[in-house]
Amino acid sequence: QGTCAEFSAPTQGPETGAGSRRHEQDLPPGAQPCVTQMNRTGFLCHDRRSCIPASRVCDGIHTCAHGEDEEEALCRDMPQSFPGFLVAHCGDPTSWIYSDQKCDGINNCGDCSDELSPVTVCPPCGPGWWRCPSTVFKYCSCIPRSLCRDHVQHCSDWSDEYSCPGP
Ligand SMILES: [Ca+2]
Ligand SMILES: [Ca+2]
Repeated sequence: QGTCAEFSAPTQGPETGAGSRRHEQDLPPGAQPCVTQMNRTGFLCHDRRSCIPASRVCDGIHTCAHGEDEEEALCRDMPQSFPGFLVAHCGDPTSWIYSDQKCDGINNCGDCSDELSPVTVCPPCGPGWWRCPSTVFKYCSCIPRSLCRDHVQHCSDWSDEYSCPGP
C-alpha cells in the first residue's frame, strides 16, 4: 500500500529533484546515440542510418526524414526529456549545452566552461584552428585560422596577427 505514492501525477516545470529518475525511464523508444561524420555525438534517426548532430534535436526543424528529432516526448521538457547522451553541462550547473557543442571551439556556455579546464578537458585545437588566449567572446582558446592575419586582433597576445602563418 505504501507504493501508491509512486503513481502520483508527473511533476511539471523545471524542478526535477527526486523525480529526475523517472525521465530516464521515460525515454522515447529509439533515442539512440551515434557518431556523426564530424566525429561528434549524434542522434540516430529511425532509419538507423542518418546520424544528425545532437544540437539539431528539438531545434524546431525536422532534421530526420520523419521528424523524430522533434517529437513532443523528446522536446517537452529540455533537457530533462533528453537522453543523457544529448546533454553536456556547463560550470554553472543551471546551464546546459548539447553534447556536440563541447570542445567545438565556440563559447556556448558563455564562460568557456564547455571549452576549458577544469570543467571540460578538450583535445588541442584541431586543424584549421590557432591556439591562443582569445579576446573574442565567441571563442575561448582556439580561433579559426581564417581570422589570422586579417588585421584584426583576436588573441590577447596578438599571435593571430604575428605568429600564426595564416589560414
Ligand atoms: Ca531538428
Ligand atoms: Ca562549445
